[in-house]
Amino acid sequence: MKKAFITGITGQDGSYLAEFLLNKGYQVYGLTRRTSTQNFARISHLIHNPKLELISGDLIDQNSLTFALKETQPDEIYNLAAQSFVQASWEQPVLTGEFTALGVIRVLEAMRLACPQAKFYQASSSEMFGKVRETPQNENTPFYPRSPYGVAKVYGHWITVNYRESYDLFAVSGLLFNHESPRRGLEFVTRKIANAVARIKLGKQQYVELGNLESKRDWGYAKDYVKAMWLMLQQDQPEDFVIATGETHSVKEFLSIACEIADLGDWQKVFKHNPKFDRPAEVDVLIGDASKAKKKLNWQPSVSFKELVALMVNAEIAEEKQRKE
Ligand code: NAP
Ligand code: G4F
Repeated sequence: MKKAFITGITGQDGSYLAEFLLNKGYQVYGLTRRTSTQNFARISHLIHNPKLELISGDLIDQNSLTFALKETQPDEIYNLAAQSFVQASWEQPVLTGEFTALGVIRVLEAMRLACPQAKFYQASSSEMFGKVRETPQNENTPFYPRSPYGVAKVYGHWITVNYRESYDLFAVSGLLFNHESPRRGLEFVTRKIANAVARIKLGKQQYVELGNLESKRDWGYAKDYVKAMWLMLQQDQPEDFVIATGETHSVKEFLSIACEIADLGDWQKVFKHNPKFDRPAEVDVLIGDASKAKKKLNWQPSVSFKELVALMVNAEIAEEKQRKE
């Protein structure tokens, strides 16, 4: 039985990855940090699975990471934990650097000392391409991050490459473009729109306040993307991969289709611009070229953009119908 260790198991990707690995028969260990109120909403359905064990620790605490890996001796380590919200990285730039940048080297150091034979996955991001140097972006496109989050992810990416080359570790980095689902945090634009549209349809809210509608993203479905993480660790050689759909759509298109799906009519009737949600520096357009992953991992996305919007809006309508105000 293979053993996997996941940091960030309580997040969107961690929860889907845990499900995926449990279904494959893995013993799964998930790192969770202490909070005064437990934040297990996304994994509550897994918590009694005898093959899942939660281990207390924090990306900021080196000893907790080294101890966890020493105790569990995993075959695969997925480092998904991070301060992952771009907007918050301007409000808490130092904390973002601690978790999202230095957190990576802490996990790598723990692995190097406790279980150097394990395979390591780092959750890198298309935000590293930022003010893009070429279109579409692939594994060789130079980075130009536009936020403290993007800068921190560039550190995480290069330290993973460096540990692979310095210590001969099996350490890879997945350059994942935006991926969404009903488990996305409410602060991210897709879930925020899907939730607002559902609430407007049910008469609980009148409009949605957003920032820049013109920026474009390559949006895929999170369940497809966690499979790609696993595939990267099943290879014989450690290599980095871009994971993306190859299509780009604006925030405005997302809003417009969401309104269509919820039968709200013209999106302009429910939209208000709030400069609070504009960013000090924007990433205008991202579009990924995942041809290497298609060829070497035999990976491809299974959910189209319209299907993704529908899936998210319909999930929010069902959820909001149940929710008491
Ligand atoms: P998410 O939902 O925000 O989850 C982040 C996870 O990190 C949560 O489990 C959180 O735990 C944990 N965490 C944060 N700080 C921590 C710390 N100091 N110690 C231990 N755990 C900590 O993020 P996601 O969307 O699943 O993304 C997973 C990873 O992929 C992140 O590294 C993100 O930056 C990266 N990424 C995401 C996308 C995307 O589109 N989703 C694209 C590219 C890369 P709590 O529950 O305790 O807060
Ligand atoms: O949904 P977002 O906050 O995601 P963003 O900034 O692209 O970052 C996400 O994807 C990255 C991969 O490229 C991950 F690495 C990262 O962890 C995260 O998962 O914003 C998307 C776009 C931005 O251009 C933003 O300016 O939507 C625009 N936007 C417009 N109004 C808004 C809003 N974003 C948010 N969150 N809230 C708004 O009201």
